[in-house]
Amino acid sequence: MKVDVILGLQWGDEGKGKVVDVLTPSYQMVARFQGGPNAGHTLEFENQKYVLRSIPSGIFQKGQINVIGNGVVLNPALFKEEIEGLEASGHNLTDRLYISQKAHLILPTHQLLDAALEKAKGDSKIGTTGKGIGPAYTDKVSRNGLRVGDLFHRFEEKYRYAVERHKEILARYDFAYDLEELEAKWFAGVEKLKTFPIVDTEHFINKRLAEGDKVLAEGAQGSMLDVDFGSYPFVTSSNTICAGACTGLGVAPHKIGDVYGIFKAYCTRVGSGPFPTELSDADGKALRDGGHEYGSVTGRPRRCGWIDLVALRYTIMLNGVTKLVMMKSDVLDAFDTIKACVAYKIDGKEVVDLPFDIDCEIEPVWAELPGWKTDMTDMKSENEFPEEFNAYLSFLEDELQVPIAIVSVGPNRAQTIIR
Ligand code: 2SA
Ligand code: MG
Repeated sequence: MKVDVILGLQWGDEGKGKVVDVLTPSYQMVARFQGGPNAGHTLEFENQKYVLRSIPSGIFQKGQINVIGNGVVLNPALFKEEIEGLEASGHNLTDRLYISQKAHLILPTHQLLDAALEKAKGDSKIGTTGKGIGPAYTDKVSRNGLRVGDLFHRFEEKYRYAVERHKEILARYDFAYDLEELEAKWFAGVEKLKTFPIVDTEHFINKRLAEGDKVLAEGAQGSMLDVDFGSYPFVTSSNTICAGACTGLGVAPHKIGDVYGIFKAYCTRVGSGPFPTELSDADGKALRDGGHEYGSVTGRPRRCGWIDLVALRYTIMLNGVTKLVMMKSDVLDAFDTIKACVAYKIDGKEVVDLPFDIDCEIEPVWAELPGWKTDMTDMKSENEFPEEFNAYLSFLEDELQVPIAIVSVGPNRAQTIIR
């Protein structure tokens, strides 16, 4: 069987967690392939709201196996917190969550380095989540990283060596820190982590696929934050695009099946960096208020704007999206007019392919469509969709050349309409 992939097509927070939860019953396994506790995947059902960081969003549907793949970076302290939070609400995962031996560890000093490097950048800071993501991936690529599998083999020694190296780097910055408290929590987290099955998840996944299981790969962040193709350097440090599922799980490209591209009916971004369709007016505020657009990990207000079809066409191409999923449609319910950016005007020229540099003067070329002015949150089928909403869907499908298979009309699991 195949690995279907769910990923974000914008700058993250598209609603991937909710879609994974909704689709999970059709799969036997759900796997995270990149990112780490910088992710905040929000799920709501039965009057409860959960935010997942490192743990796959498949855990709330019973019976599935969940996997944290080799492409993920894991902080044991936060992992423990997350697990204990879930245990407190009655979700025991010990035999349903498998962790790759090859996943890299985020050390307490990675988190300190993240903060020190951001501080040193001043106004040109990336606006990271402060979880140590960049420094952990830096160590992975520079071949200095520690992996989950290292925990079982002369770990103290390897850990001390890494920490000394990090301390030398930290000494170059004007940055005060207290490592001891962080370390105590981290090592307690390591003990918790060791109670889970730690395996070579690439063998595990491929065996299950050969036996006929269907796997859902869950992306984190969004394609515009991809380290190769995103708005570099204002990106995260992993490959968030579909190809990341191959390297982050150890599955061959021909094993990839459907690619679900998740996007919001508008657009948001958190952190610094270019955002061509950003709105600083009343519409931007209405989107933030209506969509409750605040970071689910850091609580930072998200920047809001209209949908950007230049960026979306680009990320659909990169990912080979076969099915689109439109989230937060209901947030546009009250607008008189809906805008969509169909091209960029740069130096007087219209550009439809995403250019190398979007950190410049860009004037969006807008298409304007009439709003539907109808509360869609209780709708159960596409037969109830207002005419103007159908027109917006057709317009997007025409521009993007991929069918919109699922529409979300609210945060709850039940507010999901399959077309
Ligand atoms: P990092 O921490 O090194 O990955 O930050 C680098 C950039 O990537 C962005 N980034 C995100 N953008 C949106 N959502 C993310 N997850 C959380 C959420 C974020 C939060 O779900 O709300 O709570 O603030 C996420 N993670 C990383 C980040 O903003 C930087 O621009
Ligand atoms: Mg999020």
